[in-house]
Amino acid sequence: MTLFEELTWRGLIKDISSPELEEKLNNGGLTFYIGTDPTGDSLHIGHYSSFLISKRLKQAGHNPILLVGGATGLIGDPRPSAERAMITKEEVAHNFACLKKQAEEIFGFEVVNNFDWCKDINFIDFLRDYGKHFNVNYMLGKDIVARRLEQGITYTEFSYMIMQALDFLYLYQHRDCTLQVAGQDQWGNITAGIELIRKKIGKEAYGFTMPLVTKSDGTKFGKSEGKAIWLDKHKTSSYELYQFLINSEDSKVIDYLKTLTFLSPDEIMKLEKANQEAPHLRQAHLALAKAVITDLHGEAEYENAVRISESLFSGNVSALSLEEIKIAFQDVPTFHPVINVSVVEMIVAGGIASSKREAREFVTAGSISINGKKVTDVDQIITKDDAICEVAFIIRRGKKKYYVGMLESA
Ligand code: 485
Repeated sequence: MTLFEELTWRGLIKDISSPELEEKLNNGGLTFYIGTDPTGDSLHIGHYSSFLISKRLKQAGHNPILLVGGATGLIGDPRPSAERAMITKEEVAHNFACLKKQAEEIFGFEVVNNFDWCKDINFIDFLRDYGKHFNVNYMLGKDIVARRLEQGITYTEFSYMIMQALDFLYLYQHRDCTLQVAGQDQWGNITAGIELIRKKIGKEAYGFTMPLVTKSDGTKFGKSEGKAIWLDKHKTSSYELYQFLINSEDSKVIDYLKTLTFLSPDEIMKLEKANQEAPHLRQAHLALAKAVITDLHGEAEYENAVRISESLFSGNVSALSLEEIKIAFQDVPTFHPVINVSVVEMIVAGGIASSKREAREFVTAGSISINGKKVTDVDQIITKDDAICEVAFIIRRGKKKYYVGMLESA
């Protein structure tokens, strides 16, 4: 497969600025860029799927530049839904620092900041040097702007595409960057840059976009119970990422292997077959989780995530460390347990049973376990010796309902 064939096979080509680009991509040697705005202090899995193109093209002999928009982040790329709230300059600067560090760590490529070349452009020069090349009718015809016209768009957001276009021009002139890549929503901004380069310096630049990664109902991939999946492991632990990935929809898991991993087409086709022949083994899901977590956070994090998941699945939680307990049970109700009392009194005090009578029923029915051990004696006294690391009591009621009791000292 040529590079272009492989990108197509992976489902990574949506729009392409000209048919010549196919051969240029296959030949290698292009300098290209992909950008993001510092609207938050971490990238998320959606950014990951797009930014991975930098590694794929690098492997095929192209030169990547990553851009974090310290200037464009102050303006805001118009969303189809509504005007963005302005974020403070301090916040943008903080987010920029976080994203630069993160992008360098994860992708290992140079990160540039458009604030460096935008900060000294004054308003008169902006209008004379750049604004003059943009016909308002052309700008109004761009998809995102057109979708915003009914409810309105400020002059600030309307101007955004000129900023992104001038970045491309700047990188073309100063870094010999002839290609911009992004998700499909960026098509208008990319083509604005290509036009600006053509008009101002008479040169041909290129761009392509990648389809949005979606779930089977067409909505955006990347949220779990309303929470974003972040690339910062302190915001989304490897365990959560593992759970998110192994719970991918069966009908989508092969697509995700293509877009989110570097497994070869052969390996992916094998997994596709395995997924069809023995879906219950979930080999494709497990391979997806392994590849993504290992690429992103390293092997040790992947192994941790597996260990936590297996301990929870088997109920054998007593081997977890305190750190792992905090990660695994972060969404589980936590209370400060009363100890040196009977199990019945403890679970009533912890709100796990509503009365002593109910608590006795739970215990005698065998539905309570503490730190992986079933408790059947209603009079059993619970002490510090029963705790994990002397502080944690993981109480399970029935099959699935978990509570975490943490002594104050934890
Ligand atoms: O010169 C540039 C300046 C800013 C940008 C790109 C080039 C950022 C771009 N306007 C943008 O808003 N990107 C989104 C972001 O930052 O979250 C997303 C895109 C997505 C994909 C991803 O960035 O919506 O399609 O390109 C990397």
